[in-house]
Amino acid sequence: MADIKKVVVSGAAGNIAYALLWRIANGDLYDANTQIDLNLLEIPQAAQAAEGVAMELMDSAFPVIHDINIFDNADAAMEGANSVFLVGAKPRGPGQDRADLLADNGKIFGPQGEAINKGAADDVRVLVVGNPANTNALIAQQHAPDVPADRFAAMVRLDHNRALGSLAKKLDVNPHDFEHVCVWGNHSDTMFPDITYATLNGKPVKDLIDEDWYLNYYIPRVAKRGGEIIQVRGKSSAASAASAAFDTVRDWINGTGETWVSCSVVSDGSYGIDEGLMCGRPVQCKDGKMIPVEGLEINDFQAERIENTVAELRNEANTVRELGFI
Ligand code: NAX
Repeated sequence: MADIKKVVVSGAAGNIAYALLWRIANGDLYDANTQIDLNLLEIPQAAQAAEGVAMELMDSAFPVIHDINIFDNADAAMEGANSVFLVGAKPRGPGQDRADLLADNGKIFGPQGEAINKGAADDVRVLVVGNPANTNALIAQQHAPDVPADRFAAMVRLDHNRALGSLAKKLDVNPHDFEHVCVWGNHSDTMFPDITYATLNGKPVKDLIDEDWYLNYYIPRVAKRGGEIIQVRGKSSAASAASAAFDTVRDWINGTGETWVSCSVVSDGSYGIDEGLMCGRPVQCKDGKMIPVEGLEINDFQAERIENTVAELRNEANTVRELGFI
């Protein structure tokens, strides 16, 4: 009998899920011999819309989809879950400050973490996409004390892919010709897209671009790309976010080889990142594990940029600590 894996997607009636579910259903999250039970998690008001999404998935007749179920209750949705994409989140309302936003999201990601702790499969992997993704992931992870901390991650792969795409356009090459590009920190304007170690077909990228472009154009443009997409497209990134979420979990399960990708994982205290923070950094995926790249030399410029984004994560963590979420 074919292996069956349970994949949970929250925010299933939303924009990102509408692209993500079709990538998952296409079959290469696990492998073509693995069947997937899709659990679509929504709030009660959007459960009917999720039902419509499920109908469309059925109408797409994907061979790997074994079953699709709709939930408005996290405990039921997470029962036996192998892969969890936490996409649904409370968006920032008019006039709402960051602490209010973190408080609203703490009420979502705390119970979802508990549900994962109670019911998920032993091999569960959880990727948080819903913003503020890093701190939402920290909250979920802290509510799942029986799940190893390295099974929780927050998405910075969209930023990593944006960093590759922008470099590839500048140098008129394929994004996959680059190695060792990485993004540090928070999924916010403070993130640090870093080309210190990057190579293009073995040559240092730093020798191929001028420093002014890197510092004054590339870094801010990658960091603010989400805003640029909203301005040009009139809506926030959805397909690219879905693609990055899919890339993250597919690589986590299947491996990256020697290539680096970027992901926010629980910090072990290295590189000046406070232990326990959920922070973007270079990782490799091997044997089903996300393995942080260790032992890199960090220069003064990098240290300053990393501290700038870590300071923001530290503040967010302090806010949710004061609110009693962690
Ligand atoms: P949408 O507003 O289209 O969809 C969100 C969906 O989540 C809605 O259907 C809503 O009903 C549902 N939802 C809300 N609370 C829920 C809960 N407690 N349980 C289950 N479902 C719930 O947003 P979309 O464009 O899909 O974006 C989703 C999230 O991704 C947002 O928080 C967004 O800011 C974030 N993003 C994160 C990115 C990243 O790189 N980490 C990039 C893209 C995106 O901005």
